[in-house]
Amino acid sequence: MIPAVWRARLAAATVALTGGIAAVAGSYAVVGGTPTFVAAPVANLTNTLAPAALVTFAITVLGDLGSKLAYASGLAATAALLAVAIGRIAATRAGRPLLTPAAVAVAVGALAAALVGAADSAVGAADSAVGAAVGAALVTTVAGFGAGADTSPSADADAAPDDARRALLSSAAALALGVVGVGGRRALAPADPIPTQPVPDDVAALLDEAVTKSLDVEGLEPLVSDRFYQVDVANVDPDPAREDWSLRIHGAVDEEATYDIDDVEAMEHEHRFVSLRCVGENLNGRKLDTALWTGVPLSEILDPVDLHGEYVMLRAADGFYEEFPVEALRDGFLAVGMNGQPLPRGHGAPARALIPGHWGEINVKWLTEIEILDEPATGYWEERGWHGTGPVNTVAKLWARNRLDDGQLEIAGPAYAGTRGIRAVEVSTDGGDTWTEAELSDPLPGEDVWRQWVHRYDAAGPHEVVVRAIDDTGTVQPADEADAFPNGPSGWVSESVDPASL
Ligand SMILES: Nc1nc2c(c(=O)[nH]1)N[C@H]1C(S)=C(S)[C@@H](COP(=O)(O)O)O[C@H]1N2
Ligand SMILES: [Mo]
Repeated sequence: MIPAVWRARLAAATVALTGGIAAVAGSYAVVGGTPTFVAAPVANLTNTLAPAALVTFAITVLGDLGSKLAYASGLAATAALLAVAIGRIAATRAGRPLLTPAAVAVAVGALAAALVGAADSAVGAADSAVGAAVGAALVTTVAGFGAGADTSPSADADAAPDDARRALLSSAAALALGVVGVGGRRALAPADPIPTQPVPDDVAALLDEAVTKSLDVEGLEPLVSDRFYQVDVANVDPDPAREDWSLRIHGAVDEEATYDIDDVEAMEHEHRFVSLRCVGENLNGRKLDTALWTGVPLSEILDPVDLHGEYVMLRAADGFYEEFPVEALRDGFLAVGMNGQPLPRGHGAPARALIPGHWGEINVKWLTEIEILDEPATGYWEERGWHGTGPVNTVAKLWARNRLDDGQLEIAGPAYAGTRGIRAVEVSTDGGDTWTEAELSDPLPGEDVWRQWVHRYDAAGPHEVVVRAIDDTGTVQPADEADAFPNGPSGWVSESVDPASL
């Protein structure tokens, strides 16, 4: 049998821990996954503190699972931190069940406010702190109902049933708060908000054009992606209020300039189809997508500053930064809209950079600073060993395989070569011995946009399909195979296809 002293300690630890969990849940219930969520600062420490090798492993091997694990560790660490505070307070106030919740609320509220106080967010830090305080106080109050007159660890064995009851009640309270608060929040605020703005006619016409030009192949995404991939170094993305956002251009310039969102909105807008591809994706991976972006050319933004450096560092509200030659910046775009809607938070609201033909990483989201440099510098991913600031590799992907009603096989996918453009896609159905040209989708307007290919053929038995793209300079996609790290994936996508299994 466990000695009473240990049972009491175990109960006290349970109350403290469930209090910490309830504080995290309470904060989430009020502010959701925003930078003022009490666990956000701890969860985001991983993007600055985690060793380069671990970050690379997480993104290339674990992918989305890696960021989920990092987020979960942040949640656990925050709950544990708050639990320690609750435990200390409860220990000094044992036997005074009414005072404890009040003291816990004050301490947890103050700690939460300190953690998220500096966060730049549309959602208030105070709301988050109140949510955390209420959550923790709720659990300690409920736990108090299970307590006898004396719950100090020195109490005699009679206290034992009380200990069990306290632990049980606090767990039940934390669980209830978690289900109602977090579940309610999720239900009320879906991850992909429904479009709110009417789509302007010119944008609607372009989106229609993309629908019309998309190849009609089952299992192939249309030319404007249904779901656009997302890569974030932060576990909790920035959520700056539109009116608080600004973009500052400084460094090797004659005249500094600062834009706010009204300045950008007042400029003449353009719409551009642009594809993005992540240097860290798999050869046949899905971190390649296309959208119709609305915004202003960066040349217009840079016009007043008279810059004279050769490099540029872009900096963002999540602490991300990337450096590259200033030449690439001059052709760039500052996007404030996506597919006829305001730029979504996950894609960099209110404004992101789009740098034609370059790997996704320098297409900096939540852009806040353009610093012109005389000397080259090192960006976030380059500090971690990647070489992702240059032009994309050419690729043809195989995303759809179907058997048609007439028995023919149909294979299809996107092809992308950045600003070099796609001239052709070639398909081999005999492991690379012979090649046939695939049918291509009609090109969309734009300098930096993918095309789709499809090939229909007869095949009786299992065979090896290989695909390769030819860019508009006539260069064939290189055959040499390489993993994503550090230069981006290379090689030809190949796959065994068995007609019997389609
Ligand atoms: N501020 C900021 N910008 C960023 C990133 C980021 O983590 N933070 N990720 C980069 C990477 S690695 C890629 S591939 C693209 C992805 O853009 P998307 O998330 O809109 O698809 O954004 C880039 N811009
Ligand atoms: Mo990326």
